[in-house]
Amino acid sequence: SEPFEALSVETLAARLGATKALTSRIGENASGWKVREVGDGNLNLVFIVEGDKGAAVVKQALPYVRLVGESWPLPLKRSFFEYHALTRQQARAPGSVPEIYHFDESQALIIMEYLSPPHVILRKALIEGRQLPNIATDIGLFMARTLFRGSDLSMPTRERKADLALFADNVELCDITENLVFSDPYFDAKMNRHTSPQLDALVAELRADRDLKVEAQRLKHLFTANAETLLHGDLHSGSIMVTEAETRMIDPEFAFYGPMAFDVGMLLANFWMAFFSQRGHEHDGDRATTRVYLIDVIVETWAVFRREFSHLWGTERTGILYQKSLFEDQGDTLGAEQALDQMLYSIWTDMLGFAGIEIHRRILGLAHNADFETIADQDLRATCEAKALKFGRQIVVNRRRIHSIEEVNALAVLIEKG
Ligand code: SR1
Ligand code: MG
Repeated sequence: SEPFEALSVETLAARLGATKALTSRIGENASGWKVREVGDGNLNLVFIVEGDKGAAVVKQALPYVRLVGESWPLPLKRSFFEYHALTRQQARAPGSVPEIYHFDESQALIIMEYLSPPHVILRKALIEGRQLPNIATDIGLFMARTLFRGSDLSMPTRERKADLALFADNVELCDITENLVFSDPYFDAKMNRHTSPQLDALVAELRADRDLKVEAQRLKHLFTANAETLLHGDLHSGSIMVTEAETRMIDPEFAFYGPMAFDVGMLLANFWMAFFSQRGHEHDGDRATTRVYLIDVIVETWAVFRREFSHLWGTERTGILYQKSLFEDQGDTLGAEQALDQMLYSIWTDMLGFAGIEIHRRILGLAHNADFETIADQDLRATCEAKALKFGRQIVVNRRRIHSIEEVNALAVLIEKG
């Protein structure tokens, strides 16, 4: 295979002009292709290539972290994990990810469906105060289906163990999460940044909070050791593309076998951050209805997730766990129900923990999100961030004492009102 070489707007047509999977979709006249680099994430190159018959996306990993530069090397194999995660997600939740046309391992590139306008990144839509009608259902279903069907509840054990081994090598991307998400926010780590000086006192308070740090480490342990299912691994609102009618999950390069609650917690954290940041975007109109919308989305996403997970539990529990011969076949319908309740309860408590940690790292760590970053008035931004940080602390530390999504949202509304 060819040695790796990063693509550029100038070289892409010449290098991929003979790739059948691409020419068959966008046209063979490569010299007429229009190529744009549109990557706005932290890690990779993303090109949109338009030909006379259509368009496609070419995503290529770089051997370093794009956000930081060559001083932070990162293996190209993340592209391999992204490709394999996408194929599994497509099988487990059909229609929820872009269609994959081609994967080139040595060039770390994936050619896939171009989600053309009006598709936008969900985070951008939420910052603009848009109310997408289908996201709760689509994302709730995606999470339940991928998390259930990637676990021992459903997969043949030999297949799951082989898959666990395959994804176990995604060490470097797990390492990013282990450090950036679970540890860095809670001490004076080199790459941290926060809105200063407005948040300095609160940041010091959080870093001195023993209960919080013990929980953060407990959650980190769950993340590292509880290889329950194949996770997306980075399911935030920047990893989702939407239109009014459609929702697609993208970018699963952080995929690995971890705790079910991680994807759910990261996702809901990003909805809560969207909620806390709305006041910072009121220059273009009142956001009270957007806040209500976001609260409804959070309630509905969790409800859809629970409902679909429970449905799959009843209809597709074909793995080695809680076999029907132990319960239903003996006329015991309550046994399986009790086990399901227990499982949903542990996903719930861990989800709250992961959500709180995700909120903290997006405000205190290296990788911030645009919800807060685009608030130009630094005092206003810090006020929104401080409320989110306090909320995050509450749901991490009190996660075993909070019993409903309504209770969590009531807390969010109370803190947001200030
Ligand atoms: C150095 S990578 C920073 C963040 O970007 C990715 O999207 C992940 O969220 C990661 O934590
Ligand atoms: Mg990403």
